[in-house]
Amino acid sequence: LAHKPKILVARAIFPEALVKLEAFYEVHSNQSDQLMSAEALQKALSDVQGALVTGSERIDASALALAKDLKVVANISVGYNNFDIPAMNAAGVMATNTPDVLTDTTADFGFALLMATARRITESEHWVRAGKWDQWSIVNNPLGMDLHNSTVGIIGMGRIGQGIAKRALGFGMKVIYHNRSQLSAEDEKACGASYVAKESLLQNADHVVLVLPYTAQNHHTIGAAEIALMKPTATLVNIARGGIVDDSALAQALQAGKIFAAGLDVFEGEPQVHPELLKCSNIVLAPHIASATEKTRRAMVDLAIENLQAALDGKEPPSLINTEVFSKA
Ligand code: 8YV
Repeated sequence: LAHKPKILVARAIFPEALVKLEAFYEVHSNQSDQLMSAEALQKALSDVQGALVTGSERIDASALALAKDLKVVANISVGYNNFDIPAMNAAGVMATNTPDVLTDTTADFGFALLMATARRITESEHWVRAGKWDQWSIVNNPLGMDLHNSTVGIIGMGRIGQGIAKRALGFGMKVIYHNRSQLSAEDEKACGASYVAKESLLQNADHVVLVLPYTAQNHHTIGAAEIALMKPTATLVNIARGGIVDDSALAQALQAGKIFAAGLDVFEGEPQVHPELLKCSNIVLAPHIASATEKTRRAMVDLAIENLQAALDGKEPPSLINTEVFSKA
């Protein structure tokens, strides 16, 4: 048998996926489930042709410095802010991600977080567990905000944003959105959404949902000034990336009652959570699980493997980000 190409699997994946890979490749795998250090990653990339990473490993010029044979890094994630694309282009390394397979699962979770936040579900559970439920009450129950007949403002109207819009329509909500570019009239119609300026969205939305990619321009898209535009009764949901929201400003706003509540799946510096956020009761916290269902996490791993395999077989990967690297190869 010809020499098997070497690949890196940078973090624990499903055992059956590893078995599948081992049939074709010599696999160097970090199954400890701990994020590899920058040094370990740089060293591991020095003698492999492909790598599977999980959205958190920084792939930049330094990570690629010793990588002489590397052809592809496949992210098991749709967001790829961990990739320095110009550096990967310069090194001739293909970058791939996992779009589509997680759209509905992630939109479902965005909606779940929106509902839990507006209706204070986790706060209510804590209340019950703490033995505070001594009687039913008109006034002394955790009173929430309605979704039906309210306006949801979606910032970032890609596949997942549109998925949330479609779900919101089913709840009788009005949908406004802001995005880098306006959708086609046909796509706007399909999700019943109207394009507005960011300021107008913040002023008019009863619920703001963030689903935009994390780029340098999107750092702190929501900070103190933006929160100040929101209604005091509004909720804010972030299923995009930490860093899009200024967590310190958000914690201050939640504590001062400047907005009603927040639902967060992602955090600046996660898995650390800002200590001031942990002190807020009007918040729903989740450990970056919007794509985490049995079926979808497997589909993400499978798509990442498909991307890696295509690249190593000299074919165009189905979700190639930097197409220029493939056309030059
Ligand atoms: C991933 C995500 O689970 O796809 C994304 O962008 O945030 C999640 O689906 C996470 O990046 C870890 O791979």
